[in-house]
Amino acid sequence: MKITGVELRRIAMPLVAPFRTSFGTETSRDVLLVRVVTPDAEGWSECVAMAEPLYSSEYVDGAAEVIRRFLLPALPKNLDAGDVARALEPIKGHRMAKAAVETAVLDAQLKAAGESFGRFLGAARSRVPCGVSVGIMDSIPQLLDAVGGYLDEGYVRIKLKIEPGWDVEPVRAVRERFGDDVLLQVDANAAYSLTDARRLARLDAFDLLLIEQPLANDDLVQHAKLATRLRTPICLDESIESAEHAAAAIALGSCSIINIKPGRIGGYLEARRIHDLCRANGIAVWCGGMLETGLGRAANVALAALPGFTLPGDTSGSRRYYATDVTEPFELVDGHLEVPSGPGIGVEPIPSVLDEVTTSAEWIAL
Ligand code: OSB
Ligand code: MG
Repeated sequence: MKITGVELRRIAMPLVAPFRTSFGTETSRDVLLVRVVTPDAEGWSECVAMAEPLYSSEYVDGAAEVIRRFLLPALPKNLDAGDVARALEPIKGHRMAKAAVETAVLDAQLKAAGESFGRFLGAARSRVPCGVSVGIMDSIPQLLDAVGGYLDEGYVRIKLKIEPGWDVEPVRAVRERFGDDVLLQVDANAAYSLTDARRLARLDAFDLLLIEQPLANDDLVQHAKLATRLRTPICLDESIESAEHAAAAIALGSCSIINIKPGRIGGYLEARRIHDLCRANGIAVWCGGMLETGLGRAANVALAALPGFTLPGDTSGSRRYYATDVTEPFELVDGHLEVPSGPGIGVEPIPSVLDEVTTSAEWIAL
């Protein structure tokens, strides 16, 4: 496949409500979209890097810069999506930027071939069960209102963001109000240290599905130590940036569950490798989210349909994030989202919406 050129487009997407985590509060996403143009088809992707380097070292201005200055010039003139990662390998890190490039190339290639993302990746089902990630709130009553609303919408699993000072009490309040049958998990975004093990062990009483990323991203050894002190299974998010990291975490006993976010690990092909590795090792995986628009969501939902994704993902409906999505909205039916079946990611941006939210666009001829 030959690429004619690439458009880097920035869009401003206000969230329906502020989303607070242990690392910061998001009120709007500044999203970088990548459009790959070939003679036969166009491919789209969404870079998940956030405005500031608080979740990981990447940030959206940096991702745009590394794509235009280093990644696009490194692509061969004639390429297959399966060659992209190898071509970009000499450039260290910048996995979210690399994932955006590879995904747009893959979308163009699959659209030209008439094959869906789900089929290409090996999806085993046509719809996926959905969870929702609930931010840190100002008060417990406010949290209970939010969780109640999501349960009414049909979400099959609730994830509560936690941090020191907002952990045992909100979890207890949700259990007391909504009962023991709700699938419930927590995400600390690396806000604790091993000296908090006794506090974290108090969460064991609430029968959580998992605790996500309690400790620092680069501390697999301490996660393994913490795992021996908790009954709640440990799931890693920030720590896993590649299949090699996943293999190390499994070997060390740092986690028994992995949150797979294609952006964090450099793309959907690496995501499938981690899925395969985990499946072979009895490690459950689920599809994480980065507050994606419909463009990123479409591909995530396809990935979440692979057979090893045995836990509900952070693949929520469009309205959980945005009043107006850039694609046709993803809507929950009976707690599930349907896997797009059209060619490539199976969705397109709606031109009028895209124009309205665009803050800049740059064409790079290749
Ligand atoms: O840690 O999973 C996370 C959002 C942004 C950055 C990190 C995380 C999240 C979420 C939201 O939890 C998941 C989603 O619904 O997209
Ligand atoms: Mg997380």
